[in-house]
Amino acid sequence: MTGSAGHTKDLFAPAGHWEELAAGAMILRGFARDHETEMAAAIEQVTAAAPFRHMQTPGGHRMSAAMSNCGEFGWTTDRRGYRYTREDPETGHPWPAMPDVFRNIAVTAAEAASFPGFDPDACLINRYQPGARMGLHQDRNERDFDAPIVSVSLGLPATFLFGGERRADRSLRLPLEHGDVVVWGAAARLRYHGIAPLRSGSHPFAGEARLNLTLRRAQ
Ligand code: MD3
Ligand code: FE
Repeated sequence: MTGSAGHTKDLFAPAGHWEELAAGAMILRGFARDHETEMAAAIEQVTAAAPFRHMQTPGGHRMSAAMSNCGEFGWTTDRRGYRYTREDPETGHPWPAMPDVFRNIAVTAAEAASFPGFDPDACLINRYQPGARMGLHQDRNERDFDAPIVSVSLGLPATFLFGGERRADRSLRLPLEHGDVVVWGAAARLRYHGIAPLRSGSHPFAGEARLNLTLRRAQ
């Protein structure tokens, strides 16, 4: 099912069109493009206070994507495990506040995808440089899987891997581009997903990088 004047088989998918990728997964192509100046300033402000870092996994590997957070809770990982914390473990300070522009994009996108009343309390910011990737995983550290996750892709394009309910299920490969917003809820919420190694390139918004925001209800 698609919205606006759009159709799945259209040659062009202009900004403002939405499309249901799969049950519970709604893509709003270019939804965040109009807000890129405000978003750039907000990302600068957050990452000045909570700099990007490569976290350690429980298995002792360093994540290839660099991360920061804003909002009441931030997602972290170290040798002890994955969890949400109120403070940035690197600084001991609370995570920076969630900028209004992030919240507004997430709430309006969630509403458009039939999740009224989404109230995110956490925003993870991932930064991928060429070669960085994210292996197939499920997002299970949140308290309530009834709340969706809203993702905002910025900068270089990436190939998103959208798997099934089991790790061994085949993945679909889906390009995600600057300004694309996806709402992942209901039947899509616990599907395996990941990001293929980022291809080199340069983008006016982010230089040689892709940034991804995920807005969540952690607690
Ligand atoms: C599908 N991030 O931070 S965003 C993550 O592009 C993460 O940085 C990727 O996976 C990135 O956990 C993918 C898209 C996304 C986020 C959460 C999901 C897709 C999802 C949760 C359930 C199903
Ligand atoms: Fe994820």
